[in-house]
Amino acid sequence: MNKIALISGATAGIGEALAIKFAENGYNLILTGRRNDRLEKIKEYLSSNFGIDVLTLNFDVRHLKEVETAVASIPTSWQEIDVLINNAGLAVGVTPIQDGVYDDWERMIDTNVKGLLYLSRSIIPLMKNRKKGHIINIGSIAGKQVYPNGNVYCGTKAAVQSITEGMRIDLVNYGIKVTQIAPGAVETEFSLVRFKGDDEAAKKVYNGYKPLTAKDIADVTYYTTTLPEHVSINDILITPTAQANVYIYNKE
Ligand code: NDP
Ligand code: 8X3
Repeated sequence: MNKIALISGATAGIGEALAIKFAENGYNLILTGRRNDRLEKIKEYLSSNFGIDVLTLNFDVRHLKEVETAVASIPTSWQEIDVLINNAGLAVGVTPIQDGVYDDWERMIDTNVKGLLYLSRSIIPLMKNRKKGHIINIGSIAGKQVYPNGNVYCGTKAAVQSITEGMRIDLVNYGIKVTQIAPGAVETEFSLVRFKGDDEAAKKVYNGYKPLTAKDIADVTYYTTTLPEHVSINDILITPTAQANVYIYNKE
């Protein structure tokens, strides 16, 4: 029987690459996101190219009711979820704290922290019943090191790191693995979202060095699910070779 992975934020970037990687490896997939047209296109692509089954759930992780309704709609035959990947997330704005934009803060906190909690809280009981499962949280290098004007985004990713550690403690008695993947710079739509559609500013982030691709993250993440039952990778920090830490890049 095919294993099942639920990937949040599968309409773009790392989430979409994860969907392809897990599909290549025979997983049936539950894919979520707000852009339903993209979800349907990805579903069609994955099912016709890899012969897997795909269930799409179109909701906003920021809204508890939407999360609960979506999870409650998962048919019984899809409820044995082996891998939950909390990937949906974003940065909005690059602003010093004293000029912070409340709406940007709320979008980041509600998506990156509360959304991850809502989805995890809804799925964990299904794993707990089976005494089996793997939760993978996509954190960031920004959760380990703070940079100027990163304030709230970095705070949300530090929260992801702490919540990941807390989950691992609380779930250890149920045989559930909990992994954080903390990427450095990955070229996706992330910067376009952060700079609110300013394409030039977004592109600049990746100029002068070779950034990671979403596929790089998907490959490493998938690897953590391939290990024997008694082996758990807890935390991976992965950067482009040209990125030494959150500040130091070797740029041309
Ligand atoms: P993208 O912008 O390419 O993808 C973000 C995904 O998150 C989209 O599928 C989007 O779907 C989904 N998403 C955002 N907000 C919501 C929401 N409210 N409800 C449901 N889904 C949502 O960015 P990345 O692929 O780069 O980002 C994925 C994760 O990786 C994020 O958590 C990010 O913080 C993290 N990360 C990214 C890095 C990078 O350099 N790119 C580095 C370190 C971590 P939709 O808009 O359709 O809802
Ligand atoms: C994304 C990486 O350095 O832009 O989490 O915060 S960074």
